Amino acid sequence: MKSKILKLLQNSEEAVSGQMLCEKLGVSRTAVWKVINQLKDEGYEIEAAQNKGYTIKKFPDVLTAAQIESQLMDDDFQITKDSIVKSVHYYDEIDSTNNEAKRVAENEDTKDGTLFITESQTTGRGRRGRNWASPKGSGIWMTLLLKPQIPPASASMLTIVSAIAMVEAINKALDEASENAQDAVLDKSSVCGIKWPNDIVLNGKKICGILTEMSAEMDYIHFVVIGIGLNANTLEFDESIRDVASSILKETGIKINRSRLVALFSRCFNGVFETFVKSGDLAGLKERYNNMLLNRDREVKAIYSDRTVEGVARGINDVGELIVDTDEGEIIIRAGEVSVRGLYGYV
Ligand code: BT5
Repeated sequence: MKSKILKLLQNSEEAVSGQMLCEKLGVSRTAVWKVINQLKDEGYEIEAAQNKGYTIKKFPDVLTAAQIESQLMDDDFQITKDSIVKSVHYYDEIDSTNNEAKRVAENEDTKDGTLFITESQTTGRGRRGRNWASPKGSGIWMTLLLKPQIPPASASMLTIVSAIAMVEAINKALDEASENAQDAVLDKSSVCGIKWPNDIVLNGKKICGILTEMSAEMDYIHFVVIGIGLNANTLEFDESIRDVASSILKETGIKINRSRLVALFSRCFNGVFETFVKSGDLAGLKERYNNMLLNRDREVKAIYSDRTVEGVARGINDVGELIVDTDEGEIIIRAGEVSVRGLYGYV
């Protein structure tokens, strides 16, 4: 009910009467009043004018299920078909949203399109057991649970799908923010792109990472969890990552409304995912991805466990592998097998 009340208040330019809320939602005045008080406790500034009703004067930057779901609903309170996220589980704090998504999916009949999101992670994870810094209040730490009908071997391509969707969502959020800002703060020279395969980079610094994991049999996927960590408004980074990490706010001066960005991501992902599912590979997406690829046509170093190969990155092929031109001819690099570094700076 909270998300429905938020949806009605959010969409209205005028005050919404308590009577109208009761009628639309089929609940008592006391029930509405209770939810309004909960929202106030969460930081919403709500004005209650006599004989007129409720108006939200200020939205807090929260990632609660109600705040996100209310932005994905149509007028009948149904989550719109163009959103990949169908429901949201919110936590003030959790060890890791990927862990939680897996625990829930293993124990309950969890729906395709469930999003697990938190304000902070105590043991956020990167790939291969690396640490992911997930401080409270400034980032987006979330995991999307999907049950796609694709072969297990194709699941790693979902990282590419997610990266495209996230770059599109970030660009949309920045466009919206600069349209709304009176003093046009966005520096258009800020370049948001991808470092193959899963890093989203802004002005040469990593702002987002993606960790895709799955539970599967040889020929059948039980579920995939796509974990995304985005430094939205983080200003301070631990010394160990200060040189490589940054946030959207730090790079652009724009404070991101996090729930809005999650809603944009949900819709962008849905579109990109549809194209992926149609062909079962990245044939229809590779041009889009390659246009976002910051090391395209640049010198890269592929670092294997026993050797290093230098060449020029050309972009991904239909299955998301990186094509690199070397003196000995073209080589194909699989994610996970090597680490790819640009010869200049972090990218
Ligand atoms: C990744 O790993 O980039 C995947 C990160 C996925 C995080 C999300 S948050 C929600 C979900 N739940 C989880 O537990 N995880 C997912 P990788 O490519 O291995 O990069 C890890 C490296 O990035 C670290 O070794 C650091 O150098 C650096 N790093 C750590 N925290 C960072 C941060 N907040 N921002 C930028 N770089 C960071």
